[in-house]
Amino acid sequence: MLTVVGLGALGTLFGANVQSGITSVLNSVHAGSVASVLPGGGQFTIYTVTSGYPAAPKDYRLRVDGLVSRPLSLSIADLQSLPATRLTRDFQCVTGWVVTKVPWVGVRLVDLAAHAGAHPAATSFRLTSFDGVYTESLTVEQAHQTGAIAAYSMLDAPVTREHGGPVRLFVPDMFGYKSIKWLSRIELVTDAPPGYWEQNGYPVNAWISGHPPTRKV
Ligand SMILES: Nc1nc2c(c(=O)[nH]1)N[C@H]1C(S)=C(S)[C@@H](COP(=O)(O)O)O[C@H]1N2
Ligand SMILES: [Mo]
Repeated sequence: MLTVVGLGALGTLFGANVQSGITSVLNSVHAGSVASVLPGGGQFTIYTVTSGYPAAPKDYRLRVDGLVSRPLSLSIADLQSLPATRLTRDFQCVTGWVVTKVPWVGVRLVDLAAHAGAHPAATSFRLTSFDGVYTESLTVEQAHQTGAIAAYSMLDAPVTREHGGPVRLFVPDMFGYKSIKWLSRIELVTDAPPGYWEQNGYPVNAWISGHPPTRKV
């Protein structure tokens, strides 16, 4: 019994060391994508994996499609006419920076799915950015657990271009890389393909605490 416990602890320790080694290598790559730091004491670091901040087309639409009975093509006004969810939560990048108590307003992914008539077989959201490169995904279960929103307001103002406006994702309780900027498409699918940073080694399950929250959201 003691031997088994001992080996278990050793395995955990070894695993943790390997994990932190991987994470520190990844973090130097991730930090390399820093485009600028907000002036004036803002604590967000602005990230982009492309050469700049893409501008939304004049006829911007947020598409909600895939395994749905009513595909949606929403203007900002359309999105704002849907029931809004307000959240005030910390925002935490996996590289270590945190911004506390950020106010957000948007529409829950699960509400958009319901509005579009999501098929019961759809178990994941595939998320696309109009920057043409960044992608993310979330399971429908994780969308319920986190209360993730397609946000059009951040810091009590419309989401700025740098922060991924007009619409970005915000995923409470998960690292910032889940919160895809310049969101253009939400697709209901049967699989959750790994996102941009996940293809580069970060965990698909990006829980900050290592596990889903126990509180109800
Ligand atoms: N399209 C896109 N979304 C993105 C990123 C990115 O580079 N491109 N970076 C992610 C990471 S790693 C973090 S921590 C947050 C940072 O949000 P901010 O740029 O508004 O500070 O955006 C996430 N969403
Ligand atoms: Mo990040």
